[in-house]
Amino acid sequence: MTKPLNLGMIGYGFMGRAHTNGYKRVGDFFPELEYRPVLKAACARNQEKVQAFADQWGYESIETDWRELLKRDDIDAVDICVPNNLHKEIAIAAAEAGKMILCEKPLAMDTAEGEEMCQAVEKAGVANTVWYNYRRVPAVTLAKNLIDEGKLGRIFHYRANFLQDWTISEDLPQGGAALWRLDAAAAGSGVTGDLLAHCIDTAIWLNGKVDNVTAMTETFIKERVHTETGEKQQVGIDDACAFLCRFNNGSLGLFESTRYARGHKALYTFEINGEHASIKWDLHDLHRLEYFDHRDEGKLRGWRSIHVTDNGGEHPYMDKWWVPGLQIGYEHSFVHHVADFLKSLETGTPCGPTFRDALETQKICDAVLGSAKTGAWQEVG
Ligand code: SOE
Repeated sequence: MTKPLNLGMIGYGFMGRAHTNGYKRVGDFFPELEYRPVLKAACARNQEKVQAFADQWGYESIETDWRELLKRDDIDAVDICVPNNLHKEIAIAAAEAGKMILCEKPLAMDTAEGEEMCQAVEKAGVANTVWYNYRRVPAVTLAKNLIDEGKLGRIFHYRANFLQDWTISEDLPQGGAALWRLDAAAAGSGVTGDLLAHCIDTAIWLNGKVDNVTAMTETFIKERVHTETGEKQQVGIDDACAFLCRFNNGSLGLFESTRYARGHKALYTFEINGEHASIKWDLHDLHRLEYFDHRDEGKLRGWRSIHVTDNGGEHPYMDKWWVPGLQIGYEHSFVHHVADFLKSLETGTPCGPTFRDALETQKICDAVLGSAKTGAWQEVG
């Protein structure tokens, strides 16, 4: 007998679709799970749009006020897929209403807000997770397993990039449904919270705590028309950010993100160099993990490209999908996240990254933005 997990989705944008796809597919591919998501309600202010979303994706009902959604007894969990400036208020109210919470990244606008959110879910004792989905790309999870097995040995270097090119035009306005990421009042920051936060979440998962950072940011286009006022307003987000850091394990980190790298749409890459071996991963080729092991026999030594599609248990999550050699994609990382969340309800073990885990990423983002202002190294709070 499966148990229903009644979901209320708040928001209907790109992430609303990505998460809903995860809820819909999980039962077919992870049939052993006790819980099954039920798409109970979709919620957003615009009635026509949220109804269209609900009809298309199969939500049973709609709400136009998230407070009404939280009052409903037939909702067990809420998924927060709205701009970052709304996360805190909704999450705290949801926790107080006893709802489980799946919150889109980044957790909050800043560390102070994130701390309040952590306290709320911890006080209420509700299950919670933050959608840093790249952890659950099988090749990235495999990297985690290899590192935890000690295959790399001592780690010396961690470097990551997240490059895009969609904001180069100065005619692009800031604010509003599709462009809230350009509006500091809604997003909190630019590439730091939106893109580097992904790199940081993966990095601290793979390589542990970051102690301190030194950063630079740039806003290339200083003024943009604001969608709400129709007026040109100062741009408050960082268009690009680069930072150096020291990890607690003694390794050095180098991170870069921009929305001004012509030709790159979502080039998230990382490379880790250890004493014995190195690992590389690239979102544009997400089912492959590049691996070099110095301990290989000399004449065979070289980078190998592991096609992460074996289903005999060697490659994380892949036993759930097709046959060896047939790869999966971006959307599956969300299916995996839902599966792990449902599993966590069975086992009582939290589904990472929890709010508390994601707060660590938030602290690093704050230190990065702080250091970019002062020009000095900054400890991670
Ligand atoms: C921005 O373009 C964005 O959609 C991020 O908001 C996502 O988190 C990232 O995964 C892809 O890029």
